[in-house]
Amino acid sequence: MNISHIEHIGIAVKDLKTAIPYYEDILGFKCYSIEEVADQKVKVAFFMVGETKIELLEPTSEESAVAKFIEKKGEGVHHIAFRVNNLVEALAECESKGVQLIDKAPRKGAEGLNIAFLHPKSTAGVLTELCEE
Ligand code: CMX
Repeated sequence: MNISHIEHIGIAVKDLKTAIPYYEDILGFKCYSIEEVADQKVKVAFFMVGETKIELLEPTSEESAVAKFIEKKGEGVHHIAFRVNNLVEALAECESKGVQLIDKAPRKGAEGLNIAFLHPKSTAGVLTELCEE
């Protein structure tokens, strides 16, 4: 499916204000953007690490998938996102190979990317996001 690189790693946190100083002051990355993704009920903060990003995810509602994740597992790595050239084709390929799609069609995610999630039950336990510019 022609994955070019890891677009970002999503990390669930309770509070961006508490988490951001670790990434900035200890690891030395710069938070270049904070954005609310209303559709997903999260507020996200981005850091560049080479050509990959770290995406911190703070839930904005108790109904957010991220709130549910933190409640069950605590803060930590939530998903991995791969950059693909053609998201529609990549989703069709996944489906034809028996992967369970959470999103059957691309939708808009943070930073204006087209995104779709694959279910962790069919991706060896890792919630996987495919992204297209
Ligand atoms: N990584 C790995 N496994 C996960 C997971 C995650 N992030 N989230 C849930 N699971 C597992 C649970 O542990 C559970 O496993 P068991 O049945 O073995 O206990 C199973 O999936 C079902 O979990 P659940 O808590 O009952 O949650 P739901 O089924 O309601 O939802 C999921 C799980 C993955 C379908 C849902 O979180 C989803 O649709 N995620 C995609 C959207 C999303 O995560 N948005 C937030 C980020 C948005 C962004 O990056 O902009």
